[in-house]
Amino acid sequence: MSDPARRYLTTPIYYASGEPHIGHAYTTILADALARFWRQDGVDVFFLTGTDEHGPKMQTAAEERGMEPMELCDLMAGKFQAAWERLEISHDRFIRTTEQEHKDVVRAFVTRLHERGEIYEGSYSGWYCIHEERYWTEKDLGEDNACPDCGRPTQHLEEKNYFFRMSAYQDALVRHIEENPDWIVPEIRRNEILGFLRQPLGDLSISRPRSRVAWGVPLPFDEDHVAYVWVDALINYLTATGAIDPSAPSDAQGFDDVSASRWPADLHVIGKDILTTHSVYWPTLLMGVGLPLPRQILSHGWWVVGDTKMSKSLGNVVDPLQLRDDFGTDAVRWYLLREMPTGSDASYTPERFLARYDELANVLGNLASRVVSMIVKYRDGVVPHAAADGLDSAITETMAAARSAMAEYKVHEALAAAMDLARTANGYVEERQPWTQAKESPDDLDHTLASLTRALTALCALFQPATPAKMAELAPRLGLDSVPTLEQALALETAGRAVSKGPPLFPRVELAQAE
Ligand code: ME8
Repeated sequence: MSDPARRYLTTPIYYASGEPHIGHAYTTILADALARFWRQDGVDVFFLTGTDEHGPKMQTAAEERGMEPMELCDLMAGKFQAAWERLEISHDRFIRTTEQEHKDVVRAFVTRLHERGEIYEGSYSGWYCIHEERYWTEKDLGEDNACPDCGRPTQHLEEKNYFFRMSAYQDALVRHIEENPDWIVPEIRRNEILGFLRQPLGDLSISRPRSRVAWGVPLPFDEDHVAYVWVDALINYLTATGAIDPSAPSDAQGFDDVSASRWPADLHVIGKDILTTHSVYWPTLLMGVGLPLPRQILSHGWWVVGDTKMSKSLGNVVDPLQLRDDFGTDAVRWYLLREMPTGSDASYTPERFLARYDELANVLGNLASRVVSMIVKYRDGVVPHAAADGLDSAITETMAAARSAMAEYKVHEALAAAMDLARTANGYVEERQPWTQAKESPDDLDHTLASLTRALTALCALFQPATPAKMAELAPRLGLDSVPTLEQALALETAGRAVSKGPPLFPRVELAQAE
């Protein structure tokens, strides 16, 4: 059973061979929004991200740059860390697969598989795509033996590999997916995997000869071979929990009892491109060593640019850090979270980015600035003593809608509900006409201003998972020490709070900037 007070959440560990782009940023921001939302509810969250640093792709990328692989790893891991800092990612650990601790856990893991008779020696003959780090059979290939996923040339390989008896776990895996309908969400991805598992599942090649791939973790039972980069990478989720102690004798390393650790993960957030590795390779490998499976896998959709796939060769890769420099961190986070329905694909265009930005500026930013200005102008900056219940039903309905959307990972819906509350509050201003009340009915004005303060307090909590930096700016302007939780936002007294004006939360920008 999952402990509702503790949750372990992961993103993929990104290849350290390329720069962070909006696809990586999306996954990481999505996971971050969940982490922040759960923490608001008092959940003890452990949020992991990191970089995937071994394998032929890294080796080749380093050679192309005239660098040692480790030099390139350090450089790129640094770039990912800096990117996440600038995008306000609140991860608890950044793992790198070149860390000694991880390499030791990989070796302990494959040793355990080996000792349990799960590994045999075989030979592999087929086609390999370095970019996707995966094998293809001849019938999958495109023209000129191109990789069917990325279109790059594949190479023919014939070599000795070690294989994991993955096929033995096919029935157990299908049963697990059928008995746990929410194990893979959304349903379309679950069906995709069940469809894939209707074909016989093969065994998994888990090693590469060191003569061809030097940059990897050597297998303890044959040092001439390194672990297949996907096996190495998936194990990161386990390493980060500290559940396995590779220095202990083999029967006391923790594989038999993980109850004192964070394992199993509560949620792996991934893109739809790496669904098979996470929902077939990873769970069967875990079955192979006798460890419990992750509790859930959330597989989101794909960002394209206009109607084209993002790619370096097309030169259309959207740089989240450039957007961030032009519009601010929270504008990027808001756009990515609000624009993509979790699970579906979405298209980046400068026009949509600006439209979403305008929503932040004109609806939320405008509400915050007019409410604070009116309290300053009419009540010397102090929220009056009055009932604050003018927008109560809208607030409680929004909180309930946001909660249930977040429980299904529909972050876009939770945020849409929050923005609707800001719209409702702006409508309330128009309806109540505080500028007329100021002259004609001061008691009504007190009620209006108190109610609007309460709505803004709720909005501060509701927007915090998406726009944490701006909400941290808004909170003190509303006379609060810090951003409240949803519950606090409802319970907090509004009367007597000293508000203060500040620069626009979301200053106006021009279309040219977004282009
Ligand atoms: O696959 N739209 O790393 P990776 C949405 N190292 N998400 C995207 C995206 C796009 N256009 N492009 C990338 C790897 N992503 C392995 C993972 S995990 C044990 C090892 C996101 O650098 C999305 O989350 O290719 C996708 O799954 C991930 O980046 C792939 O990152």
